[in-house]
Amino acid sequence: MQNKTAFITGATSGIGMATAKLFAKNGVKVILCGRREDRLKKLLKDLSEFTEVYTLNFDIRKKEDVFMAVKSLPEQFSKIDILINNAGNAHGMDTIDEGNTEDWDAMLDINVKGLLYVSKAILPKMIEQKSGHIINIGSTAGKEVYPKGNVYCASKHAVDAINQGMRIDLNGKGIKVGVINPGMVETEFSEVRFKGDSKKAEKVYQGFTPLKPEDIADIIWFTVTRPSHVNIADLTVMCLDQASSTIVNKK
Ligand code: NDP
Ligand code: 8X3
Repeated sequence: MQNKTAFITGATSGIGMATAKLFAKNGVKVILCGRREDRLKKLLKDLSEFTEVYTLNFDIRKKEDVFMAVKSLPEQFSKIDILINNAGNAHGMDTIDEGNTEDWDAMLDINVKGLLYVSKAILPKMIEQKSGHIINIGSTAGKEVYPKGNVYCASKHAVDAINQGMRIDLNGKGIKVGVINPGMVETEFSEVRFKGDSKKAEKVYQGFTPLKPEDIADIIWFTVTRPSHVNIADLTVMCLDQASSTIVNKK
């Protein structure tokens, strides 16, 4: 994996940050993206000890900013081998009649359209170089729908469909495409979903042992280190105590 470059969206927290750290420690050059500049600066400082790091500060909802950010990459970071489409969140958790339309916009604009913009900005070079690996971070919410999950689940079902579509359309171009669908992972995810209500967020992960972001980073690492003819197309992972979105063995 030496001399490979990974572009990771949502690297400022949770799964993206754990993946950035693991990749960097294994000598992969990393391009780290997110909106929180302070966290990007800290990652740049901490991970430069292991590898070359470049940070890009942009909101993936803003189409022009996405294309400008990718275009601004210096020569030594311009050949992207791995794209991890990870940035995303749930916003709110309400029944469909009570849902907030701004939350709906955020989830569809970030989780779906943002992922598409980043992919479109990076794909031409991957096609030209006839190699690349795109890992889309989906969710168990992209495989089933749970009460009050409506639009978040829709956004992750869209990621599942886009992942399949990408694999079909890029077949024969030397580009691997796969989705990783985690169940419940303890990150800032629930804090964002519940708009900073940390008590409510903590409760989500109480009474059982959820996945840690490092567990998903390990799986992403496994995925990118398979032989060149092996593509992990679709992988779902839950903690031992989770059987489905609604069945969790809580003490
Ligand atoms: P976190 O909230 O910890 O991380 C979310 C990341 O996405 C942050 O780095 C954030 O960076 C970035 N992000 C959010 N909105 C934007 C935006 N508009 N523009 C750019 N970056 C953005 O959550 P997770 O690590 O848990 O989530 C990562 C992915 O994993 C998401 O796609 C999520 O749907 C998925 N997932 C999470 C699960 C869980 O239980 N935690 C389970 C299954 C899937 P910043 O705020 O700095 O921009
Ligand atoms: C995050 C997992 O169960 O909160 O995608 O939807 S869940």
